[in-house]
Amino acid sequence: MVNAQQRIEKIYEEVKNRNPGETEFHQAVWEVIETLTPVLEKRPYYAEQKIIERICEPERQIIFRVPWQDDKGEVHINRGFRVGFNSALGPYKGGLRFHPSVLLGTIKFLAFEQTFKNALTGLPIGSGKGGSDFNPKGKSDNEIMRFCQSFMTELYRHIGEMTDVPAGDIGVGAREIGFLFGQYKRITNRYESGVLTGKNPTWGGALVRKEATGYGVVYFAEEMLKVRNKSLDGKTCVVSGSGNVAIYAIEKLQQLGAKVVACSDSSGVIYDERGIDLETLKAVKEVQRARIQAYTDQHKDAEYREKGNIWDIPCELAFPCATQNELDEQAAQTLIENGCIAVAEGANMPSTPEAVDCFLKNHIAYGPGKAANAGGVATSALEMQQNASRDAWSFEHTESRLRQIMTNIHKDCYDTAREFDMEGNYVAGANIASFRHVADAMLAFGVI
Ligand code: NDP
Ligand code: 2IT
Repeated sequence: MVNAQQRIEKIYEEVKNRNPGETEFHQAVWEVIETLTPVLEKRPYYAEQKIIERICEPERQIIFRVPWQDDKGEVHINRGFRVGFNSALGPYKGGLRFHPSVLLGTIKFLAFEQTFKNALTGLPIGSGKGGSDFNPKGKSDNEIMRFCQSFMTELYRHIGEMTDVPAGDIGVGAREIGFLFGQYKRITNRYESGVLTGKNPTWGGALVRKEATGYGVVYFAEEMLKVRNKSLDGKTCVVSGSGNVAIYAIEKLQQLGAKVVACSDSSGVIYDERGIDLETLKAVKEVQRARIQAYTDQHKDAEYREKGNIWDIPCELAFPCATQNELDEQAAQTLIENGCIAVAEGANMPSTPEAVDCFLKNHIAYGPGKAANAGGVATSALEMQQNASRDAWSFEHTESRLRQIMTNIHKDCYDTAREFDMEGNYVAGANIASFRHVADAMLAFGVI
């Protein structure tokens, strides 16, 4: 008889053998299943029914060619992906990432994480992810449009409001969602609003969706601080990245009285001791679509550190909002030495496993991405709800729903960790709580 721990190690070996070279996927799987031993011990039926083995195997994986022409007429070939990971709780749901680093293993890690994140929202959404190795940087609007049209010309047959509902992620925002929806509508002869989320609110998008991930991660941090009788007011913060998630995390932090002194992009770091000026940041990133260095054109006293490490900047609260594995053990140690008390992840899997260990050992309030950044997909589910009822909610109503969802997720993770004698460990809490939601639905459906 193998015990629960041995069973989990064996499953992990099989995942590595079946998915060679997909290191980010291996990492994401291990980070979840290594925390599930006490669950299998408590309920051996999950093991008998091979629920973990089933959860680690995507339901479907689609790979396709995406040919397109640039403005000079030259032909380019990219690769498109869509992985439907788990549909126990609802249609596949998750974003599309356009970035040159995208491989099948990247999409699988993101779709796997999405399974647990989406379950935590308590809303009826399964998990998926997609994207392409297309690099949107430096492309004209027309090139982006032609790429999106070509991408959707294959993707359309695999998605639908009851089947699979994509949204944005790195490199995909409302502009891309518009081009994708336009092509879907043209090919299918259907105005099926609920097939994509992150749409512009002028034609079916939810208010607050753009802000939701960033706002949500701040709400999650606020809840973690409340447990420790602390608040955001007056805290010095560092937010990595300067994209959709980072910008709206900064906005909500400032609204709640915190001071954000640094943000970044893949080229460098902006340090503004007086606090990041959000209006300038939005103008640089959302309007000009320029590099973050341009911030210093307006703020001569702010410092631009080319290739700098943002985690060297002292802060009380850290918000990694750029990309996976951007925060390593050394950075975690530096943060702790500098007096950081909480880390809330806006990005997916931004902290390496060694960094996570470091946070847990030092009893930092650490909110893993699958819990802390679930506000984005949760608001996507609220967008689906509005589309299904052909309704449009106010900003205030939608934001209050988001606020409540983040409070519920925090409580679910906190209470579950306590149930398993790991109070304050949001990694274990998030993994176990979400695993049980998904596993119980899978059991109800039999062996499928
Ligand atoms: P954006 O494309 O809007 O912004 C991405 C930001 O991260 C940019 O500042 C970008 O810099 C930086 N970045 C991207 N890749 C790298 C890299 N390899 N190295 C260093 N910096 C990098 O994306 P989002 O803000 O939407 O996404 C950020 C993170 O949040 C991702 O991990 C995403 O999966 C996650 N997330 C997003 C959600 C959403 O609703 N959008 C929901 C939940 C999670 P540069 O411009 O130089 O590339
Ligand atoms: O990682 C994520 O949760 C997202 N990119 C958002 C997915 C969504 O469907 O809104």
